[in-house]
Amino acid sequence: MRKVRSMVMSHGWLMLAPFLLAACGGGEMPAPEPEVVFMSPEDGGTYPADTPVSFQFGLENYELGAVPEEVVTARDGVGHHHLGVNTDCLAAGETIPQGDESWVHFGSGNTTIDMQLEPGEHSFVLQLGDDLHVTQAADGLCASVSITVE
Ligand SMILES: [Cu+2]
Repeated sequence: MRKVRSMVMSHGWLMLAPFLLAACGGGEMPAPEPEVVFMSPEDGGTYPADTPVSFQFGLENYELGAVPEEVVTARDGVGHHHLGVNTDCLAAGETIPQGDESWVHFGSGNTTIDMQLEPGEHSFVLQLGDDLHVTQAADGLCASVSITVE
């Protein structure tokens, strides 16, 4: 009887462990670096020209948010994705151009797009911008991939 009880207790502890870890994460530990991630396409990947290429963006340790209707000042720590087409990452503090073919803004907080691409090499950057579309100072808020379409 005693043995059964101690097994139950140890299981209870195991189930509790992730919650304790999560609680510690918000405490005194240094905040993890924010990061933008191309979940697809894969860097160096080859994709068929007869179907659109699916893009999917990830954001870690940073809050993804749609741009509010009226923006006076950008919210701290909230941003949206920008896809740069055949262009480089912008420096921190720059405003990502709008109405420019090189940049697609995902201002509704969306994280996917399908693009029909011509055969050849294509490069993309994924860069986070705040409510005023200004790139953020933290390192790692821009990522790049190159793909081949054939
Ligand atoms: Cu933007």
